[in-house]
Amino acid sequence: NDKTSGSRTIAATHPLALAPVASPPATVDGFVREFLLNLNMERGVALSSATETDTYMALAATVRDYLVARWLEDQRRQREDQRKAVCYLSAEYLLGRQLDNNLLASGLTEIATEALAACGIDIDTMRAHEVEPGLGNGGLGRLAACFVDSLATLSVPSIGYGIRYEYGIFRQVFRGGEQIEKPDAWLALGSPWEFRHPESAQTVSFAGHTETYDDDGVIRSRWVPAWSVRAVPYNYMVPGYQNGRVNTLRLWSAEATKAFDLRTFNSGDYVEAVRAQTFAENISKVLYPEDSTPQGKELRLQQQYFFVAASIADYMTKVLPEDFDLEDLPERVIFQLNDTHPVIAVPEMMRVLVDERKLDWDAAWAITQKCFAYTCHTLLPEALEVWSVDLLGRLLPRHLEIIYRINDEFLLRVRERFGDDEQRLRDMSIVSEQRAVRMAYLATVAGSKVNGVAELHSQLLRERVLHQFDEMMPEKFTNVTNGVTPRRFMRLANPDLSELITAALGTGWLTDLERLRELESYAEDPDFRAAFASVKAANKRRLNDVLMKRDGFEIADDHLLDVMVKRLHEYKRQTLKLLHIVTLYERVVSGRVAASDLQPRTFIFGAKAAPGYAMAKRVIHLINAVGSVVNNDPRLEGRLKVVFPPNYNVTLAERVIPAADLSEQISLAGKEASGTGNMKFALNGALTIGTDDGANVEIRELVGDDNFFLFGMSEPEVEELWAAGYRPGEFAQADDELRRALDLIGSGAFSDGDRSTFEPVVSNLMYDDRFMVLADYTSYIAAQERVDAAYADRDAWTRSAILNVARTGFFSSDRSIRDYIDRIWHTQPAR
Ligand code: C3B
Repeated sequence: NDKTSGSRTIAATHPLALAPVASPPATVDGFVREFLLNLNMERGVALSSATETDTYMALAATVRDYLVARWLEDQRRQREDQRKAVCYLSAEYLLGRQLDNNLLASGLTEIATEALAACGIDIDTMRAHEVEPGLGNGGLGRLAACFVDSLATLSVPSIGYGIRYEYGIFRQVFRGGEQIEKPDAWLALGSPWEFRHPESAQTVSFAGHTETYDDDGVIRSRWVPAWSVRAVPYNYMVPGYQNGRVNTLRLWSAEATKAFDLRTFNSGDYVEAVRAQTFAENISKVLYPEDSTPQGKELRLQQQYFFVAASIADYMTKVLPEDFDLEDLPERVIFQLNDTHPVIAVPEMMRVLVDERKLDWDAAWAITQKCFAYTCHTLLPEALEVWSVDLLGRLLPRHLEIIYRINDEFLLRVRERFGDDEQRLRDMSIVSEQRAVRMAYLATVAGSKVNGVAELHSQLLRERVLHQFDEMMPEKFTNVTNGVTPRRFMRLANPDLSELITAALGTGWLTDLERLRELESYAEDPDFRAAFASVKAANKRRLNDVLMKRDGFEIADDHLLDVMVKRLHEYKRQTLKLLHIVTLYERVVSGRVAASDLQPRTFIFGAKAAPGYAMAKRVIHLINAVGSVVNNDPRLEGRLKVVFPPNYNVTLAERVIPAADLSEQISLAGKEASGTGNMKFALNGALTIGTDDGANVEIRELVGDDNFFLFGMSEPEVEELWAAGYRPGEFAQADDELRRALDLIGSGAFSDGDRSTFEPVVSNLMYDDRFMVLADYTSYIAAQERVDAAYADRDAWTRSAILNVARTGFFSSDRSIRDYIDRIWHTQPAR
């Protein structure tokens, strides 16, 4: 380019500019040097005076330095090759700690360990120093994190787009057994993993009005917004597992624009100007802590639009080449909508194509329909997001117009196909009679594909939730069963098991998880079983150490470890687990069973409740209350123990799951879309006690009935009982032990004699019981007795546990991503 200055030409041909950076040598010496350089140059301290934060930051920067060259190279190649890419749009990424994962991915774990030791630093203290980015609520956010790991490991050109919440999921503490929420200031010390790019900021606008204008004889619409904010991207490296690939996760942070101060707060008042700043920054301030029950809050819609508008603008103006022919967009990109949270991207894309790029409506719609696909993660009607027309019209007036037009044209097609069936038209309308926009319908109409997250879930989506859409466009519907990354949830979380597997199978299984099948024959080998059992025992001791240090809880070696960790939600039925514990307790204190006849068990709970979900919070209180009674009653002789460490998160999951014997997956059939914890437990050799729900169905099919404790009604049985009229009281009448357990809770036995504290929980079960806890109780208790009997033969149990590991390789998120590629995206791996 002859316009560049002389010095710029020199710089552009400089070896460092051509091959951006060379990674430091992957040796202990090389690592030490880079680490000390970072400590000196980035932190401005000497090793002798460095704090733990300094050394952690310098270590992270060092790991980054090894990854950057590959990252830049992958971006360059993608610009050159222009392969079809995936833009994964997700309001949540529950990443977990980064250091260990990035060391593993870059193959530097041993080198870093030695290098730090040479500097007198124990790498474990560095691991423990990291605050995990909790930018998600639960399963949906963790799935997104597993998916970006697999996308990188499979070298799929892709960008993950999301929000850089300043405060992630709240930190949970217990006071008097009740949940208190504390802000999660994960950025207090800064994050060493992010690259801020203010120069690549996008402007995102809101509110105002729309108008039409004459554009050289064509009448067009345009949006005249009232205010806008700046979306500043922060890039995170997402390294593939030891394949040299590094993808990008781009999270947006909201900042005030200058125009914002001027237009809305133009009093010239200093205090007002600062207020403007705060107002803008609020958008990415905090993650909404509702999981599966959206509240329809305006700020949440602002967040959703904020990140998808910034992402689409980023893709269209920074990632796509300037002269790109938009007709070809579907060959270049697919935007995957992770649930309904990013669905406002559909009208945004239409607005960009029609209003800004001046395509005609039909062409724009044809493109949009091919560029989006939608993943649904729920069946609960209350979890399907709707936005009131009033709110949408106020905040995004142009988008509302576009949604109306999409709906009008869609309903015309429905009419063409099914005639003037007014009921059907009302049922299928994207805009409901309550004047609310049904985002799942919008996504279904707009998307090229709609997928559920487990076989049963996808089937129920087609038969129930989106039945009429399935009738009209069956080709859109498909399934992709969820998966989890074996890098984090096996290799990092369970290093001893990983080593045992590698010793048996050799390397390679971590990226080809079906190879775990080869372990089947090892299940018959007594030596292997003994080794497997001792790994499990060691994991229990490791968990004991963590919990002792963290919360002062002890885990006895000889106890069956029975674990239920997941968000607190009535449909997941933590109360059913509680009724089991209370039943065991009641048997002993009433003298019907001798304590010495109990199989010693430790029950571990981990669960956060949405702060506004009163019943869920009460159940948390009850778990703690039952725990403090059970744990302190000498009549039990220490044979039952309830442990509820606060603030369950990814970091704790990585310790709990490998130690578990029994995995509790006990949702009411037809309510849990998939579950992913269930997969993590099975892959780490826990046996599942579960209903025929979500991915439990597929787990059971794979591991076999002998290695799974099935109980409860099937989904059709649930439907049948509802239809017949469900009266929970009848089930309490029919089962003496159930009644005793409910009475004991109601009597105040766990609340110092106060009957009112847990009365709402008991009467909810007795008179409402939406999730049919009482109906499944008897069957659950019977299944737990089968568990005790099975655990009595420890060697046979271990054999089953090994078979669980051997047969669940299907649940790698690599397989999920391959399914997305085959069934939905049709992308090719990068060069
Ligand atoms: C969850 C579902 O509840 C789980 O069954 C499922 O395994 C995961 O998504 C991942 O697909 N989910 C969630 O965490 N948050 C929502 N808003 C909806 C579903």
